[in-house]
Amino acid sequence: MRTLLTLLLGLGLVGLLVTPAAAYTVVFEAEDYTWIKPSMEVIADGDASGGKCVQVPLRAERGDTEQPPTDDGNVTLKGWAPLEATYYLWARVKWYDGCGNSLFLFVDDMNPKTPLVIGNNATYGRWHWVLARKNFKLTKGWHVFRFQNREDGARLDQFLITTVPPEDWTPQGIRPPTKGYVWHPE
Ligand SMILES: [Ca+2]
Ligand SMILES: [Ca+2]
Repeated sequence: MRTLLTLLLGLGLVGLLVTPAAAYTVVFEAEDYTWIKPSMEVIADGDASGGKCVQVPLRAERGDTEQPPTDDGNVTLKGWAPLEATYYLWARVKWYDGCGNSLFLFVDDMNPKTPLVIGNNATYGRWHWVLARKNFKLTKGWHVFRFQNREDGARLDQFLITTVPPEDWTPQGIRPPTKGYVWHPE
């Protein structure tokens, strides 16, 4: 079963399975957002999926210690969870340096005073996947994922939610985005 699952994950077909033992993975493209608020912005990045990502722009003057965010700029996706389950959230990120290596993450109506911090790991200048430090029990239906300015220089290419635990699977490289799973205003 593990081999089959790995094969299906590799083909991006897991979301099509309907058996009870199925694993579900939904891949979202950051620049295919529902809403965006400056200073978060879309930029070109040749190593990103679709050639684009979102980023918190670098400040004109940067220190060598973490500074409070300049604003609450964010990118928000209203995305579809295909069934009620516990999901793990991975983000494909590129960090600038130790003062540009994290984002706030809010899922649904998470308390704004206690956001989750994505990243703060020491991999700089290249795309890699980081795992959210908590998992999420989601109902089947629409859910809101908001990535918000915490440090300047942080980039987000894609993120995914999956029912496969991280001990069984770690995403690598660019993942094919799941079509039709993001809500867009008319
Ligand atoms: Ca940091
Ligand atoms: Ca992208």
